[in-house]
Amino acid sequence: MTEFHVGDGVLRLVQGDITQVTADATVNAANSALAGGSGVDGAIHRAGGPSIMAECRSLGRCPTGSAVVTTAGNLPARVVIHAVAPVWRGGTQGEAELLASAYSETFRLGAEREARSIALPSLGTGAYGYPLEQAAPIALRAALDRLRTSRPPRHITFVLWDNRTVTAYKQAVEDLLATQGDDTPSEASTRGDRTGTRRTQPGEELREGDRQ
Ligand code: AR6
Repeated sequence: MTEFHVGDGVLRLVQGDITQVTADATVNAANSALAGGSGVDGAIHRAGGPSIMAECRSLGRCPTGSAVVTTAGNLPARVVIHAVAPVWRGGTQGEAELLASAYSETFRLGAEREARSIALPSLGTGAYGYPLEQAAPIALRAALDRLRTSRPPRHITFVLWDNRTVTAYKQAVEDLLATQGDDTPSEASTRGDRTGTRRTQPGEELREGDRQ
């Protein structure tokens, strides 16, 4: 696990299966029809049980770049936020904006549901084909921007499936924190607050509130 303290929040990168991670909100990599599918979507419906699909059917659709909330069924979470990433079409069809919007809508809904902790997969980088090295900074910039505000969720955990994804996310977060290479300024960087982020030192005790 890699962990960063950002303001009064925590960003974690872990490798694993998102259905096994306890959080107030679990994020699904869904499609616009909310119809279920492979990858994260398949795992979430399998582990969460049929109540999630029943609520998806009642909601109908979710536009690309947006998200909707359902029950979490049997998952170790209070709610599932179904976020719809864009299908990669070469990068000229507004994919970057749509991916950023899927994350910001997810965090907005998490705050609305008072989710203090949230577990997310790498949206878009599986079946939808978003290039990992381009998707990772978008995901992490959205998370860092959220943590630099005082709004929930304050504990953001990316649950990443394979080594390649873990490596790309670690590299991207190091790059963003080192250079603030955010071309869109975050709230913190516009205030010149570059000291609010620190990495947990080995052996350092976390505050009680940092434990999940
Ligand atoms: N936990 C965490 N990450 C996972 C898991 C898991 N259990 N399973 C796969 N991943 P994807 P997308 C990784 O395809 O690209 C579905 O059919 C995976 O290796 O789940 O947004 C939906 O119904 C990859 O790194 O989501 C949609 O139609 C990342 O999660 C479509 O796929 C995302 O892969 C959405 O495609």
